[in-house]
Amino acid sequence: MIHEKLANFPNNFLWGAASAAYQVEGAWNENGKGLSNWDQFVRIPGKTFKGTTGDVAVDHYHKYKEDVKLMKEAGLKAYRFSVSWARIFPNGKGEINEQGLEFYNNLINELIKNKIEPVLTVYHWDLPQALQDEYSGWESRKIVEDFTNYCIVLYKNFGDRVKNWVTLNEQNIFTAHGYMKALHPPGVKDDKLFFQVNHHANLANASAIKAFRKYIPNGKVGPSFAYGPAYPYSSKPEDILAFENAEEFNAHWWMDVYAWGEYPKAAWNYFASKGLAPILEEGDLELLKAGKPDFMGLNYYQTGTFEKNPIDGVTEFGHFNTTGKKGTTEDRGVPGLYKTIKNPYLETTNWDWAIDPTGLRIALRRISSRYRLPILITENGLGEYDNVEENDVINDDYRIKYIYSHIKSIREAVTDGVDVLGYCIWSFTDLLSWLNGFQKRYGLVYVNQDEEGGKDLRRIKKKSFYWYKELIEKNGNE
Ligand code: BGP
Repeated sequence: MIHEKLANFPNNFLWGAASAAYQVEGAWNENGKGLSNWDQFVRIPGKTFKGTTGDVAVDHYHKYKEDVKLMKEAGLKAYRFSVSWARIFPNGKGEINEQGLEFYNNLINELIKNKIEPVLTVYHWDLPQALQDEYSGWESRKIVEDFTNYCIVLYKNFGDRVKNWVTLNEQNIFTAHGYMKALHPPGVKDDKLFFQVNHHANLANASAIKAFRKYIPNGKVGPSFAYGPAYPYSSKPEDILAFENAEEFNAHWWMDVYAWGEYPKAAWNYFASKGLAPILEEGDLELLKAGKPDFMGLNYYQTGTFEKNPIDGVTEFGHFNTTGKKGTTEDRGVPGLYKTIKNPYLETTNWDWAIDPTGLRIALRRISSRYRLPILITENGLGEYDNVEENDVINDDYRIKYIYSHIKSIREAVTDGVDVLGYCIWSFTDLLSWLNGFQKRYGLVYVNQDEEGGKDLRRIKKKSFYWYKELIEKNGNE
């Protein structure tokens, strides 16, 4: 559809920015915080770019007031952040660390004082290591109870002030990277285990949402899903089928469960025939159905283009670019289902991520028409090198271009009729990119930090900061 006139963004649209505890906070062992799986994983040689850790990250734990002040200056309406589970429960359960609650209470109060709506993510990948050690974390069903209890503590303590909640951040990424590709903790390659772990995460998500209704009946809750819409490489029927497979296996496998409490049929049958489908216990499907979200959180970065992959074709283990050397990503796929191929119509970043604003509109349209849920865009942004010029000037026009084109696409989707609640740029300040160190920067605010550490961590407003501020003033309507 080519609209002659675009609809305006709703007046209560949440113009925001996002972060995650491990990537910004630092203070990894301060004030009673327990160890997380990431605190441990990053210490294994070769796991992260130049061995970077989140020990200090961008020191948001100590600098949160300065950061919130900058958010206010930018005119943010919302700030999405995550809570570190191990800061609240150093052992994952049992005794609560009051100093952990205090930190997030202070952050929430500071945001509210500055008229910024807090959007709280309960789990952005940093699992208390104690639970990994005790029962292998997500591998055990015990996690469902501990996760729910952790959520309830957050609901009880913050639910009076926080109305927008995200349960799991990118379940598809943390389970696949943790258990299929060995890129994230616990660094395992075991397809069968991956499906079981993912099922436990589904149960935990549903259980957390079910409890939410009791504690915060006037709030909104949903998971954040990493959705990269699939495209077919050609109109050859076999490529169309590969693209359908990719949608079914990479998107519906998660979002159908969130929205409907059901696994998609073709994918289920396929995995069951290979002995990989998760073991369901009595009551699981009822629980999944009881955990319907209020919105679908969407983390959108890029689309994927797919073609046929023969039964002896490429696997998931193609090289993954974490160095910023353009063109080093290899095609990946699941033999017999699909393989990725570079889209000849799209430019890419230095980390080989396709730049595709139209893909965001397609993502919004597909989610909206399949699930009929409002959508909160919980992440979108550009990871690139930034250059600090004389007098602390950063001309990140490439980032402005990226964000502007994506916001325009959202407005087109709003005109199409999609109910979009808000847009959180990834990220507000620069932060630690899990596997890519500090050189892959996303922020509107530069942080003087690098892989070696020892820098002064000063905050510098990039050109995109001022640009976003103006855009918010116009409510995105230009
Ligand atoms: C998402 C994560 C974020 C963030 C972002 C950018 O998958 O939810 O935490 O890291 O991707 O990814 P990266 O840092 O790998 O470039």
